[in-house]
Amino acid sequence: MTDSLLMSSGKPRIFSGMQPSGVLHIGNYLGALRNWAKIQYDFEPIFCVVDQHAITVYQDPKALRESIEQVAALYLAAGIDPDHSAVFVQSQVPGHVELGWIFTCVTPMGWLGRMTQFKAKSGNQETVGTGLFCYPALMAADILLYQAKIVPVGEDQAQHLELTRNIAERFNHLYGDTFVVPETRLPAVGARVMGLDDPTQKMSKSAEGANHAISMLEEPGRIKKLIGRAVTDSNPQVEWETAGPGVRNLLGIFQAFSEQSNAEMRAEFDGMRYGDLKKRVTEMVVESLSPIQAKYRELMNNRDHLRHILQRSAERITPIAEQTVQLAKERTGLFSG
Ligand code: AQP
Repeated sequence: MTDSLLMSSGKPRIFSGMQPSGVLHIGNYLGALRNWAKIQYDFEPIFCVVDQHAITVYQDPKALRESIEQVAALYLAAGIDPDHSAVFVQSQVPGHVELGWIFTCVTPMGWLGRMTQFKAKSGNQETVGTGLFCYPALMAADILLYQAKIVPVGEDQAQHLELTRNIAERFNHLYGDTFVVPETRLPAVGARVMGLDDPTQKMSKSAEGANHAISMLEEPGRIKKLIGRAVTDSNPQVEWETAGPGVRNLLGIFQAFSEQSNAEMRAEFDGMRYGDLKKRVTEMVVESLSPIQAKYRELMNNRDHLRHILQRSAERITPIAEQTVQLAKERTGLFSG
């Protein structure tokens, strides 16, 4: 890697993003977003709304446009500081698709075919676009474009991150040392929040069940209903050691929000009836989301300011992206002027 690509602050660079494929849910928050906000000042952070990933499955254009700004506003409302962290939209920076194409060419189809997310998502589609298959190559480009050292994500993205590492290593092997090989950073708790209606499936923005996810914008009354209907089991009360997946998920959500230790959790919940457990989880979720929702509303009521933040960040990071694309073009022998 050339020195000029190293970050100016001397801190390691981190990159992460979310798809505007629906309203963010508490899994997105606990698995990734909250962690981003916590660690941002220890790094040189870049957070992206990855809209080009979202269109790997059909999105209603009007809804997508709205969702992009919603996701950006939720980043900021959850504590991402735009004066420190870059917050922008993937399609604002052409380097993502330019490098994405180069990586599509160096990525064997067999690697992409093994991705469990592709298998899961393609199973639900009538027609599967090629982009859904190539998605991980574009994701590798998102990260490697900025030579990020660390990528904070939830557990479901660990396989894609491993592939990113493989793509970086393959490119470096074929064309010479060019890309930093990034590390995955999972949160200590909340790395995998499960669906309330089916605790064997991870909570997902695009899942269809009405009782599946708690969106970050959900109203208190609806949160109460959703948690009230969450799948548990036939036991009458919490048994920490032997709790089934539904109860473990509710305990996990509470623990992730409250950041209590296992000992504190056991002391509070062992022997508690499920009705009371659900009440405590509801209170915790409502209390934690309410300041974020208030900040979100403020941001969405001032779209010009929000767009200005996105534009300013995109301008700040575009030179880094251009420099990497130029280097990748030179290394691969493409015409680079
Ligand atoms: N259930 C989850 N628990 C913990 N973390 C999660 N993440 C997603 N679901 C959970 C993390 O949130 C970030 C969002 O990544 P994404 O938007 O690119 O897509 P995703 O991982 O596919 O998330 P969704 O919510 O399931 O969206 P759809 O339905 O559109 O595919 C990542 O860091 C992810 O690990």
